[in-house]
Amino acid sequence: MITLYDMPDSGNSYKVRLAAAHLGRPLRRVTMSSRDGSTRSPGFLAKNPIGKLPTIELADGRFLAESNAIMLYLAEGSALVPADSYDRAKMYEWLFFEQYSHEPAIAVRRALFVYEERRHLATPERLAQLLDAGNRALTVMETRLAGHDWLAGDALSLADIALYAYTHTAEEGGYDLALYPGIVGWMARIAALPAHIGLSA
Ligand SMILES: N[C@@H](CCC(=O)N[C@@H](CS)C(=O)NCC(=O)O)C(=O)O
Repeated sequence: MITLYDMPDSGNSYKVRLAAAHLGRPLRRVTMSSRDGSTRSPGFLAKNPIGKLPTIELADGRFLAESNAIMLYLAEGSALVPADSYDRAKMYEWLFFEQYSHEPAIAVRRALFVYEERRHLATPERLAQLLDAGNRALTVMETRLAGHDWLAGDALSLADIALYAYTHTAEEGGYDLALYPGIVGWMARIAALPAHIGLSA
């Protein structure tokens, strides 16, 4: 069985758990945290030199990091990866967008509010810059979701799972999702899927 080195309240780790739930793939979970020093321990750095969660360990002892790479590994050949080459490329487009334009604003702003030890980094300038960047990312998503049920193609894909992870907690970072009705409807569609699990599952 695959082992997931997992941070329970992290959207990046949640992406892997949510994808695995949709795939019906059980994971053995090892709970860790960015806040207790465990990701900087020599033992963990030997598994993933960048010291980040999520990381998975395959049954044969190999390791794989980066949430979106892990999801792509788990979901290869499944319906979560569109068969059509254009739709598949659009899914990749959203995955790269998530890592460069979405997560660095929306996850980071949430962390400044949720994690006590980061509060000193929440200067007014930083909060304003992250609010602006996050709202730009949400507007890009809204533009697609105002007229479509799913981000890539016409079915749930890894693009939806990746973007759902931090979008659904964006209000904890001070973003007003009521401004984005297409996103709100899309989140409700995802949460209603039979295989769905919540962040704390
Ligand atoms: N690009 C990475 C980001 C992973 C990441 O930043 N993980 C955080 C938790 S959300 C972490 O492990 N931080 C630990 C640390 O920096 O010590 C991914 O998508 O997996």
